Amino acid sequence: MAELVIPSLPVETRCPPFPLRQYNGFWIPEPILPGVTAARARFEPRPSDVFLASVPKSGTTWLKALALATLNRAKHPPCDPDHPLRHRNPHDCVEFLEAPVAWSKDGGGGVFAALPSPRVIATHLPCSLLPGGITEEEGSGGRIVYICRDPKDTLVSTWLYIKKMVAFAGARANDDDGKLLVPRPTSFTIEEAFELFCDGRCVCGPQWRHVGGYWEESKRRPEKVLFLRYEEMLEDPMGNVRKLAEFMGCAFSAEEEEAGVVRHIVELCSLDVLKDMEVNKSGTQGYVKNESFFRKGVAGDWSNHMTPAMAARLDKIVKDELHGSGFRFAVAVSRCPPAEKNHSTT
Ligand code: PAP
Repeated sequence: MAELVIPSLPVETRCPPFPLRQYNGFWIPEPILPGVTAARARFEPRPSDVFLASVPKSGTTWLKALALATLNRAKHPPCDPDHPLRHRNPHDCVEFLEAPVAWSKDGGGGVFAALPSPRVIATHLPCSLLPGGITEEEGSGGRIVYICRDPKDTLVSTWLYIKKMVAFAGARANDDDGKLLVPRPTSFTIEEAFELFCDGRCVCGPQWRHVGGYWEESKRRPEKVLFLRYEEMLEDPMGNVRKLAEFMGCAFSAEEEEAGVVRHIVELCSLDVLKDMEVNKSGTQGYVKNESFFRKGVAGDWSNHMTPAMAARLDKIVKDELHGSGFRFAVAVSRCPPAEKNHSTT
């Protein structure tokens, strides 16, 4: 593989807190590019691997928790008071494939080589940037679970998260890693975030191209790629957890159904329960507090932050870009509650 010369790639510095570099048609945060190349060069997939893929702010944290709780339910029943999810944030339980830190720990297969099978590994990388062995027809590959979300809600969730992240990371701007931060903006308005998003300039964006890539892959290899929608999971979490379990090769038995295991997993992984855990109220993930991963968790919150004209413009871009693919985002069935007075941003 040709060596990647990062400074030669197009750069976008208006999307805090990291510079984005355009690589193979996607805007990738500069600090993770070494992890991307390491993963593509050295990652060795196993047939039993489960990859959880998403654009950031599409339901990744939830999917990590659900997949982990489902796959490990024999060892860690969801009602176990010592369940890993009661002591660790889902992001501490399931590592990102492209996290440079995961590759810096040894010279071989990163932290992943030491994980027992079946491994659960997350990624925000587009399908076209995954290590070849995962997507090749003949690859030893593993399975991919993809989750997508209405781009308008993804945008709003991203914007609010970035604001929290910038406020928190700003205090660390003089650390060793500080050089990787773009200048701390005095403000980052929804209008600015919207223009960048519409131009595809967001983490691993364009969002619709990311979604479209996995959609195509799920059509090409349905037995290897499960395609989920955040809004449908909100509507029917138990049905989707059953689907997830079946896809991962660990369908629930009649006895488990009888014992309410599916319901217990859904409850353990619910926004309210995870949000209330001490580790998620107090811990951090480097540049961000754990609490920032849990906000409203609803469909349609965009309407509290975007104008109808903005929504119509983004919907049209996405519709045009995905025209002919047969793909449609889910429509929110239940109305999102209005934000509190004063145009709440939380
Ligand atoms: P990440 O990509 O940075 O990990 P991700 O988990 O994909 O973020 O997205 C966070 C969104 O998922 C938040 O949405 P919101 O800002 O619109 O509220 C967050 O609230 C929501 N979320 C997190 N955990 C859950 C959960 N257990 N159930 C439902 N939604 C959740």
